[in-house]
Amino acid sequence: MSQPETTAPDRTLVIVKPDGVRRGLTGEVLRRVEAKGYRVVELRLLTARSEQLAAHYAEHEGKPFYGPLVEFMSSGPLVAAVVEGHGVVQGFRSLAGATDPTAAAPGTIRGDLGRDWGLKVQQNIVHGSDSAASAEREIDIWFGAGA
Ligand code: IDP
Ligand code: MG
Repeated sequence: MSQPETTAPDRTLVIVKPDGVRRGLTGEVLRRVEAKGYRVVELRLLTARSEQLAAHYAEHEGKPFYGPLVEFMSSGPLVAAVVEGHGVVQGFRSLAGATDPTAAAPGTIRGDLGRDWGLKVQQNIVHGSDSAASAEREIDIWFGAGA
């Protein structure tokens, strides 16, 4: 039996957070994703419901920035995307840069486009899933039957 030429591509969940949408950076983020060679396979502009944010950020519940994070993520529309490509989970994290936009390297989305605004939560333009399992869980939150 012949082998397939390649394995199936990976998927990740990318969010342009409300600061990115407000600042008109949605196109710039998607441009970088596409310029890297990844494919946007699903795209939605929406205002997050509180249940979606509670599920998405369950791992951070109880941390000092949790309340401000949920409030920030509800502060305006966000853009959610499913992005596909081999190695895309790690690859998009690399494009995004470090969580803290002050420390994020120049050349990354957060390093080039983000900064510290002196707020309780870091407004850092984008979210990217941190593992294949997180990606599947998060894609279901934003694009699944209950989304
Ligand atoms: P990540 O987005 O790089 O995966 P996480 O640790 O999952 O980072 O944190 C989720 C989000 O919470 C971050 O993107 C950032 O907006 C915010 N955040 C994380 N750590 C801190 C902190 O120490 N102070 C303020 N905000 C934080
Ligand atoms: Mg995270």
